[in-house]
Amino acid sequence: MAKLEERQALPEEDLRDFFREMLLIRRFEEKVEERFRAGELPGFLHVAIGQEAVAVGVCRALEERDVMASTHRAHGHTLARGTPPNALMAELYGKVEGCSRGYGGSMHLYDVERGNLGANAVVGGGLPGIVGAALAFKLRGEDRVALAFFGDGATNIGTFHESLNLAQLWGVPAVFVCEDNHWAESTPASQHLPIRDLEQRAVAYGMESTKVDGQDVEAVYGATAQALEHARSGRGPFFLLCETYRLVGHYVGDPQVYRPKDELARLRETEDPIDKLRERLGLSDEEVEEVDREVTGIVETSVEFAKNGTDPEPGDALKNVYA
Ligand SMILES: Cc1ncc(C[n+]2csc(CCOP(=O)(O)OP(=O)(O)O)c2C)c(N)n1
Ligand SMILES: [Mg+2]
Repeated sequence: MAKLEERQALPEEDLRDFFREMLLIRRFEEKVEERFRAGELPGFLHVAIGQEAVAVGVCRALEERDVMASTHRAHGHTLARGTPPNALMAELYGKVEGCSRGYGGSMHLYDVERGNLGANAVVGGGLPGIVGAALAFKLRGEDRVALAFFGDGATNIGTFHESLNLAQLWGVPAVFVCEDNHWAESTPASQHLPIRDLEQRAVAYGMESTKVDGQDVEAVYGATAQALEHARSGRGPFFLLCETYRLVGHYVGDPQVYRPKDELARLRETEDPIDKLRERLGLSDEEVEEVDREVTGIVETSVEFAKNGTDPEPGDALKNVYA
């Protein structure tokens, strides 16, 4: 396990900006849940309410030239990486104006121009591509890092092990960000992980790693900056374990019968990353309301934009199909 060096606290202005971004993601996902339940959105949706500090802390530490890959729980990562809310909402509505031109939906969000190599419906599906991108950066001598998000459940998948193995063997500039929310669908970590401490996954491959409180955006930002520095300076890949909480069901509509009844209420009380940052910044009710009004307005606008978007032509269904 790598020791985190003492880092200077971030300026308050940056933290206020993180607060705004996290609240935007929260309001966006609440709206998505609402519109899905109203029957307006096709497909299957997973929101990441409770995990906003990981999305914002990690993505804000990335340089513009870096690339990342996401998971099935991708809205926050995508917004934090800079995809406009309008383009994301339009994608969820299946419109041509969407970031994947309406072909993808929630689990296939792409924005290659912004260094987002995509969400992935296949658990662990993003990791091999990230190792490939990192290998390309190394071979071309480019000063870039490739970063993969994935969950605790994904650490049981073959592609996870193949990816860490090759990344370490080749010494590529990759960062592996595990969002440990302690659940894989309805299966608790105690039933899907043979080990308690997920950092041991990295130890198995001789990879440097560290663990961070995923509900503390400042800590996530600092740890990611160090992980990126490690990879960028030619010292090989890095494994970053973020301890976080899914404050909602696995999918929108999940009745969560498998979850202890008091767990959600307790976690919402103690582990909400937005409440934590609000407290850290000492924001007044008026200050929060002002930010809330602004981001809620952005979300409302994105819904209008998406509803007025263009439906794809049925004849275009097979365009961009390669295999
Ligand atoms: C290869 C594969 N196996 C199974 C699934 C079904 N599945 C979708 S999400 C999920 C749980 C993933 O858990 P985790 O990686 O911890 O991510 P989280 O949902 O907690 O964010 C599973 C098993 C899948 N999509 N892909
Ligand atoms: Mg999980």
